[in-house]
Amino acid sequence: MKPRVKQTERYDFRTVENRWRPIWEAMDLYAAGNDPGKPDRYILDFFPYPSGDGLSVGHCRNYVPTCVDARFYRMRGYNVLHPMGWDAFGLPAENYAIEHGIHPSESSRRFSDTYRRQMKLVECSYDWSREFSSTDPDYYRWTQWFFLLLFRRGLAYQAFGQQWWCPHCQTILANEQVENGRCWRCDSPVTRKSLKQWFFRITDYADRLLADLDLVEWPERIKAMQRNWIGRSEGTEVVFSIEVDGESHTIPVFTTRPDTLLGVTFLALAPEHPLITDITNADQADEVRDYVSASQRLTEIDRMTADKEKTGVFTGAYAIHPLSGEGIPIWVADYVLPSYGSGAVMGVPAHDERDHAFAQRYGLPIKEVLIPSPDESEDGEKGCFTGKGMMVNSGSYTGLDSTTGAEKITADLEADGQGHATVNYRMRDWLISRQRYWGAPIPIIHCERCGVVPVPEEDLPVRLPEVGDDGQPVDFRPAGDGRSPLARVGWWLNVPCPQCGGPAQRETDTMDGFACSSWYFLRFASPHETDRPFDPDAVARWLPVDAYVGGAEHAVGHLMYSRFWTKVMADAGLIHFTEPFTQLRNQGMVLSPVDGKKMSKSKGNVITPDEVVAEHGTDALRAYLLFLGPFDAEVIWDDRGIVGVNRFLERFWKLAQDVAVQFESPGSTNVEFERVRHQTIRRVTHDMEQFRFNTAVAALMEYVNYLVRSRDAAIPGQQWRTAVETVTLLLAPIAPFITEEVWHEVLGGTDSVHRQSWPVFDESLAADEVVTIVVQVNGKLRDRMEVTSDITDDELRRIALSQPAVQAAIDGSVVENVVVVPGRLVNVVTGAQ
Ligand code: ANZ
Ligand code: ZN
Repeated sequence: MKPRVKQTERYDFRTVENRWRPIWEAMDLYAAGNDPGKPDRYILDFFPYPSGDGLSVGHCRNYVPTCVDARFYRMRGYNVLHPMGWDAFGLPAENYAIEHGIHPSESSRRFSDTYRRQMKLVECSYDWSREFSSTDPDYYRWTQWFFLLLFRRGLAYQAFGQQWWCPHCQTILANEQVENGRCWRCDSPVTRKSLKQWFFRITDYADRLLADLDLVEWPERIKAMQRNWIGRSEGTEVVFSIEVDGESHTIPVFTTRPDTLLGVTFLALAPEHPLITDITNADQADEVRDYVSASQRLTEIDRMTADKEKTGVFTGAYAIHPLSGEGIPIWVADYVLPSYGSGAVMGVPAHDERDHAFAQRYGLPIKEVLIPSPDESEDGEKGCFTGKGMMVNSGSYTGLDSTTGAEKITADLEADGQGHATVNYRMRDWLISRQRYWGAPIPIIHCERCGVVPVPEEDLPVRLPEVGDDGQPVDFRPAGDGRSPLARVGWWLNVPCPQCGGPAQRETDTMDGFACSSWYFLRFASPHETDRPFDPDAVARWLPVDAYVGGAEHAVGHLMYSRFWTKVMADAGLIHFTEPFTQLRNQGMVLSPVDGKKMSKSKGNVITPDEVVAEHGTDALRAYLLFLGPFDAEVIWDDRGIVGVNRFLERFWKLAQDVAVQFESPGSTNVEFERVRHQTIRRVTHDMEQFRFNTAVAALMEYVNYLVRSRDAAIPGQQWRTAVETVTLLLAPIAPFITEEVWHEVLGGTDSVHRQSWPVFDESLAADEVVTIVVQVNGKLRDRMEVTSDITDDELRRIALSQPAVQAAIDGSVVENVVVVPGRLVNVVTGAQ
C-alpha cells in the first residue's frame, strides 16, 4: 500500500491526538481481556486519593510506567486487568466542602473528575468501565460488610484510646493535623483526650504478617520497614509488686535484658500509667500531676528522640524487687511510652544508656552487674556497658554469661510466679474510629438492653445522611464535643434495636479511609457485583495482583492493613491466597526544577501534565518521563530533556516517511541490518520485563539513529518495511499516538497498532557474528577462542590472558605487552622470569 502522507510532513501531535482519542474510546481498547486461552496479568496503581490540586508530572511517573507495562503485556498476548478508581473519603474533601459551601460528595466528585481527565490526557490505558469510588454506597456497603466480618471474628472491638484534642477548636485532631504539638488551624497547643474508639486487632496477625514477607517480591527496604513496624522483640515480663495503704498492686515491666535484673535501681512509669494516682505519695502529688500534664503535650516522636533530656519525677513510692526483695524507687518519666510493653521500665543505669542518663540527672545509684567477656571489646559510653557479657554482683548468677543468666533468671521468676518469657510487638492494634462525617459509617447499633449489635447484613449499606433534622443539608462540621457530626442527625441516629426492637442509637463514628483501601483491589475483579463484595471466580482468576506500583511513603500503613485484611478473608474462606500483592515496585519521585523539591501546589513548584501536553504532546511527556532515569530513582524534571525526546520522535516520524517510498524496491537480505533489529527487540523486551523503561527508550533511540545512518545502504524494501514496523511496535506502549499514526499512514496497517503482537526476536539471529581469534605467547600459537566480532580490545586481552593454556605458557613470567590485532589475533609478550 502506498503511503498517504506527503513527504517530510512535520509531526503535528495535536491533530494526531485528536484523531485517535475518540477512535480508541469507541474501540474500547483497554477493556480487560477475557480470553480463556491467554494468561492473565493484573497491573495495579495504588488507590489514589484525589486532591483539589490535580495531578503533577510527579504522579504521572507512577501512572505512565504501569500503563506501558499494561500495553506491553497486552501486545504479548495477555489478558490485562489495569483498572483505576478513587479513595475519596477523608479530610481534604471535607475541608474543601466546608470552604466552598458544598457537600463533600461534590468535592470528591470534582477532584476525581480532574484526575480522570488528566489520566485520559496522558492516555493511561485503564479499563474505565471498572471505575468506582470508595464513597459509592455500592462500594462502602461492602466495606461495612467486611467490618462486620471482622467483628464476628473477634477482630473489631471497642476500647478507650487517646486522641489529640484541640481545646480551642473543641475538636479531635488526626495525627496529621498536629504540627509540632500544635493545632494546624489555630496553633494552640494540643492535649490528649481519652475516647471510646473502635480498633481492629491486627496484632493477632503480627507473626503471620512478619513471616509471610518471605513470600512476596517486594523491595527489601519496604520489607525492612514492615519488620521494624511490627517490631517483634523477645524478652521477659518481670513483675514488681507494691503495697499502698494495705492494698497490693503489681507493676509488670517488659525487658529484653533479664540478665540485668539485679542491676535495677529504679522503676519508671509512663506518664499515662494507670497506677500513678494510686501510688503517688501525698507530698509528691502536685509535682507528679504537673509533670504528667506537661508531658501530654509532647508527641511520641519528641519523647522517643534519643538526645532529648531525660526528665522525670519521683512518686515517693517503692516497689519490691522480685529477686532481692529490696525497695526500688518508682519514678514517672516521659521517655517511657505508654503503649509499648506494659508502659513501665525497670531502670538499669549501668547497662542502658537512657537509664544511665536519667540516673545521672537525678543522682540515682548505678549498679554494675555485667562486665565485658574477656574476648569482647567494650561498647557504649564509659560507665554504661550495654553489650552482653559476664554477670557480676549477681549472687548465685555471678559468673554466668548473659544468655545463660537471662534464661535462668526468667525460669526462676516463672517458678515464683513473678514473671515469664514473652514476645512483645511494637505494632499496636489499628485505631479505625474517626469522629468525622466523610467516611463509611461503622455498621453498629448500640442498644440500652442488648449492648453492641451489628447492623443486619440486609440493612447495609448504612448510608451517610444528607439532610439534618431541620430538613436542611446535613451540617457535617466537627461537633465540638469530640463526637462525630452524625450524632447531631436525630432521624438517622435513633433506630430500633435490630435484636429487641427497643430504643437504640447508631454508632456515629466513621471508618478510617485505610479500611476502604484495604480491599479495593478485590473489587476491581468484578466491580458491578450487587449481592456480594466480589465474584470469587473473577478474584481467583485475577488475584493476587501481579504488579503493584506506587510511592514508598505507603511502606507500612496501607500495605500492612491490606495484607491484614487479605489474611482475614483467607481465614474466612473467601479467597485462596494470603498475600494480596505478589510484586511491589516503588517509583522514584520527580523533583521540581524550580527548587529541587517535591512538587506541591503550596510551594508553587508544580509542573502539570496539562502544560507539558499542551506544549509537547502526550507521547513526548510519556517518553520523557520514562527516559528521565531509572524507574525507581529520584529525578529532577528538566525542560531541555523533553526537547531531546521530541527530536527522537520527529526523527522516527521523518524516517518512516522517507523510507516508505522504497518499500517496494527489491534486493537481497542484509544480515547485519537484520541482526541489529533482532538485538533491539531483545533489549527492549528484557528492559520492559524489568521495568527498565529508560534503557528501553535509549535502545529505541539508538535503533532509530542506526536506521537513519543506514538510509543510503543497499537495504531491500521489504527489510525497510520490517524495520519500520519493528520500531513502531516496540515504541507503541511508550508513544501510543505517533505509532498509531505511522501504523496506519505509513505501514498501511488495519485495526490498531495497540492490538498487534509484540515483535519476537530470534536468539540466533540476534547473536553477534562470531570470529575465531588466535592467541600466541611470544609469537607461538597457544590457543584459539571464539568471540563476538564487536568485542573490545580490552575485553579480548582480558579473556586471552585468562585462558588456562595461555597461563600455562606464561608460567609466572612478567607480561610486558599484549598486542591485539582486532578480529584475528592476540600476542602476549613476556619478559624474563
Ligand atoms: C531493662 C534493660 C536493661 C533494657 C538493659 C535494655 C537494656 P526493644 O528491644 O525495642 O523491645 N522498654 C520496655 N518498655 C518500654 C516502654 N514502654 N517505653 C520505653 N522503653 C521501654 O526494647 C526493649 C527495652 O526497652 C526493654 O529492655 C526496656 O529496657 C525498654 F541493659 O529493660 B530494657
Ligand atoms: Zn436491643
